[in-house]
Amino acid sequence: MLPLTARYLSSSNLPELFSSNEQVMAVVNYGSELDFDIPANLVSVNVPLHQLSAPPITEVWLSDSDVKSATSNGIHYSFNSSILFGHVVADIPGVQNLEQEVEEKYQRISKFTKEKNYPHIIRIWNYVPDINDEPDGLENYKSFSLGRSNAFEDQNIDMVRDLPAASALGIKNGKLIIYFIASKSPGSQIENPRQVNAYHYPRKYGPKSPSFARANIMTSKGGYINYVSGTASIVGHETLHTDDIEGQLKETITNINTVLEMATRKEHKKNNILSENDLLKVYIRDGKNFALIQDLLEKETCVKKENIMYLETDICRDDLLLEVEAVSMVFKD
Ligand code: 3EB
Repeated sequence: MLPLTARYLSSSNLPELFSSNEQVMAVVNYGSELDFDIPANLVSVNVPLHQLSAPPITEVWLSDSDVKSATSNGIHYSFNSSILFGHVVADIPGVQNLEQEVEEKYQRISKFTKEKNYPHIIRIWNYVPDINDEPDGLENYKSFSLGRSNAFEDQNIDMVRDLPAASALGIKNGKLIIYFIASKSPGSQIENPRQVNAYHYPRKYGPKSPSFARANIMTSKGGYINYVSGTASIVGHETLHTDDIEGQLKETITNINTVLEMATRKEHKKNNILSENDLLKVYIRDGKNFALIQDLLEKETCVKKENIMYLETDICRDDLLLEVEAVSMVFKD
């Protein structure tokens, strides 16, 4: 076992999970809210993005040991002896002052994880309101990136060693939704030699470069879990294959496999390409491309069909048609 593992479950099977002996740390439900009671001792996240495949699945985070949970300063969290799972939502009516809201939330999360003694943010998901809109001439994604960067600078996060893996996608309901995994021990940050490190992107992508690692690995006695950030058809720092779904998907898979290969080289021996038990989340800008993307993904990787979630949403660069994140778990035999 690993201290924390992820699994996709058919949403209708959740009541069964809750009545089992599994120690659930969090459930992340994409789509409309679940219409049954979620136990109070776990973190429940709802991200209102449409799932393109049916039946709907839910992301479930399981602990290998006792879980406790609480709320502090607007952060809902659950934890075991090595990992903390947290969730925070900001209501931003009219998406005003996004940069300040993001900076405040990131400051709060960084201080909180330090106070609780889980000081390493390993993986963070960001759902940013109206991500491609440009109020006052600055795209919301760029304001988000600026706020995050300011907070991380203030908190002295080391760009080379202590950046989390991340995803940043759009959402429509005027909310900023964040959830994260923090750890007592540091992760191992992975970058992709095919891509400029995101924290070195040139200024044309925003006044401050995006602060995230391409992947982050948590190793423990039972094996390791590799959190691969949202990955797209970017080589160097440029988007490739504009208006070409197949080209973008293939480039994205090459990038993910490169990140897995780098992880393998750094300290591990296997799983250097996507394998059947990895979990994928595929963000698709236009739902009408879903069938094509699903078809291609099934040809290009051996990830099991039930381990792939498809969501319709806007993506941070307006020329990106899709983005894919992964959780890759390797158990020691
Ligand atoms: C990219 O590679 C695509 O700003 O947190 C992917 C994952 C992307 C995370 C973020 C952005 C972020 O630049 C966009």
